[in-house]
Amino acid sequence: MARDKHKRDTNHNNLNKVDDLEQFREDSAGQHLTTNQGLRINDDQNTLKAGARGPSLLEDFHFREKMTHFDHERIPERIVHARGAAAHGYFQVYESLAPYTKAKFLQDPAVKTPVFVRFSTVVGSRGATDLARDVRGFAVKFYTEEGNYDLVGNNIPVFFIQDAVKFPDLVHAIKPEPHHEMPQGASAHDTFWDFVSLMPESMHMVMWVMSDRALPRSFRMMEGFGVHTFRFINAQGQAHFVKFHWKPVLGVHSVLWDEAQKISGQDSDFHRRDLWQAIENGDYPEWEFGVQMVEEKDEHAFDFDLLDATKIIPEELVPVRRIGKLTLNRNPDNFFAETEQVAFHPGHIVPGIDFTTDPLLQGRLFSYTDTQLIRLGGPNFHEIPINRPVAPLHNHQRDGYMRQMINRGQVSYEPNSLGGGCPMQAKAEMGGFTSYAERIDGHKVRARSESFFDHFSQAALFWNSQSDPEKDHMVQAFCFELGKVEVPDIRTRMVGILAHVDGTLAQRVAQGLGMTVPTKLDKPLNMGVPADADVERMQPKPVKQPIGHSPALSMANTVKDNIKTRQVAILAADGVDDAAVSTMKQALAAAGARAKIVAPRLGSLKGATGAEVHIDFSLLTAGSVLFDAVYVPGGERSVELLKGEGKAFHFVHEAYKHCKAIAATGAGVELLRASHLGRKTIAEPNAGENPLLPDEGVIIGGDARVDDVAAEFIKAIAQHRHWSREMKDTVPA
Ligand code: HDE
Repeated sequence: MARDKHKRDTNHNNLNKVDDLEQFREDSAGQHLTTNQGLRINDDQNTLKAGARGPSLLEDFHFREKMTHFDHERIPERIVHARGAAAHGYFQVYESLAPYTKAKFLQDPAVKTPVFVRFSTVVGSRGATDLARDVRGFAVKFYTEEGNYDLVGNNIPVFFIQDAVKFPDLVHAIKPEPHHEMPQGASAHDTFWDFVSLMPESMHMVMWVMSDRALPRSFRMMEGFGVHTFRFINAQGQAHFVKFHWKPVLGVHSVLWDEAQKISGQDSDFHRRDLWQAIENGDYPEWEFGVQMVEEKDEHAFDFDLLDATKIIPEELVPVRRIGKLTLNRNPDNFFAETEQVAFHPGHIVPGIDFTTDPLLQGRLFSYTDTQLIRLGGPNFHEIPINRPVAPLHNHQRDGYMRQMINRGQVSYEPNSLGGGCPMQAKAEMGGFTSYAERIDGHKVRARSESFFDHFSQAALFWNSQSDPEKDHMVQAFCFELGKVEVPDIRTRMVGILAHVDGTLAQRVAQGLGMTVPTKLDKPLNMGVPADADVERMQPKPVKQPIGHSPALSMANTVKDNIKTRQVAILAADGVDDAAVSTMKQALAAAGARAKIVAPRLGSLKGATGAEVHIDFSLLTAGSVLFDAVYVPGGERSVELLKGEGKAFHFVHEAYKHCKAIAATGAGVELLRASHLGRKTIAEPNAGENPLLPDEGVIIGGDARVDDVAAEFIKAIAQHRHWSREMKDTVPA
């Protein structure tokens, strides 16, 4: 299927991957059932038998074809990042980046480059929960006119290890333990902490994974990072080091660990569903593309090594320049065909972008093709529709399993005269890729550069940059994870290592684990050293503090100016003040949020004015953890009915405990008053008739106009969470 033209959409001159896929889409509406050979099937209910009660016959080609295909439906899941969700969209650059890169998709603001983006968890298998404490994959395939460019990143800007040779060890350590295959999709077990406690280079990433960054509220509300330092190359051949960033327009937001665990039970597809529904609703997720650029001459200007994937370039040292926008606007038609079969590879590159010698990146350049060969079954995986470039493809590669392309002619070699020398090499000015001629001068050694030996400075920078609630969550995360470790020595060792990051952090974790911080470790700090190494020399360098604090690292400083796409629960029963419900719904919808009625049962409610109110969820089918905020409208009968439901109290308690915005109007206030939260936390026990006192993020509307309450409520939801309430641990939920 040689295609000589770029795939462009009909109305604009933009490349179009979605239309390119059209030729492969199948729609059975109004069609007859057939075999794979196109033969119409008359009976799909019974196998062919020798007599109605007799044995089945080998001749039954339909049964055999159907069953054989079924038996072969599964392919191996990805070794890592097995569970994912993806969407189509486009990327547009804000202004030409020609001074830095000649990559065509970064030149013209009028051009929309099609993309397919897959988000994933790393550790869990395909059926695992979305809400595991884990890194998230953020893999973007740009279908550019110069071929596919894959930016295969994560939502955490650093990695656990510095050299690719340790990747199988890391993954074996974090995956379920091999003797009993437990736990699923979790790092809270002995082998993971055994490994990282012996590999101090992992400490920076461990800090991120123990933070709420590892529990995103939504794929749409997380950052993405290319992690490695890459190179931009301009038309004059000049290079700049570059780090890639994705900044979510809705801000970076997370859930709490308690919520994550509950969401895993109530809707383990929470992130997948959220992405799908946002796109179906027309709330297209958006990220700005950012770059940090460093001149070649400044390669050694930092006190960390740009080639070390366990380091960030703090944004305060090199600002992130926002250069374009990514928009996701279409869900896949078929999960397997698109999301499962998409094959990313950091080596899918275009002119204008190049690699560095980061030893982690270098190893990845081998691994990704290799893994597709086993996962997708052969060398023609680039012909699977979702993987095909929209740019034309011509070469002398031939044959192999499942080959689709029908190459014409006699010639499949180069050089040739019989084919007129075609297909021929392209000069750089014709778009031919040339590698950046980096000067390399060295001995052939298995070694790690000494510039990679500082493992704690940036771990400390991360810790020091967090707000108090974020620090509390990290301490709790360490206590949870290490609390699940069964071998005490591993715990001790890990707490000892934490002391090298920050003394207070180590103290607090030790206290939570009921132990003391060890003064000396029984093994050298760094066990990840070669057999003949000078172990002393290979020990991590002490902490340096070039900048003590990086505000960009804290989610407390993220965008908090809107409530777009937030989900708000309205707790209601028969007799609800339906006028208040519709006023609140309208106000929330106008601000871009989505309100859902949650009632004791499904069906519809009779409002106080006799109007029918459609119920979206029953208290059985949706808990508060699936929402960002809760509104309790008035209507005396409704509130009396809710007061008879333990689940309604639980709903409010839990939303309170998770620091979400809560509003009540009219008799709805009575539900709060009657709840535990009303008596013990936001009310003063001795204040006469148990009045409700204002509390951060709790809006006691009473008789105020619902419009006014809505305005306050919207401001409170935009804050995402009201952490000052968090320490009120007396709330049972
Ligand atoms: Fe990957 N990684 N990785 N990785 N990775 C894979 O490729 C690997 C690393 C990332 O949605 C695999 O197709 C090695 C860093 C994402 O399909 C495999 C090393 C970063 C995805 C592989 C790393 C990533 C993968 C498994 C260390 C962030 C999912 C299935 C040298 C920059 C892509 C597959 C998707 C997937 C190897 C480290 C991101 C085995 C050897 C660092 C987002 O090839």
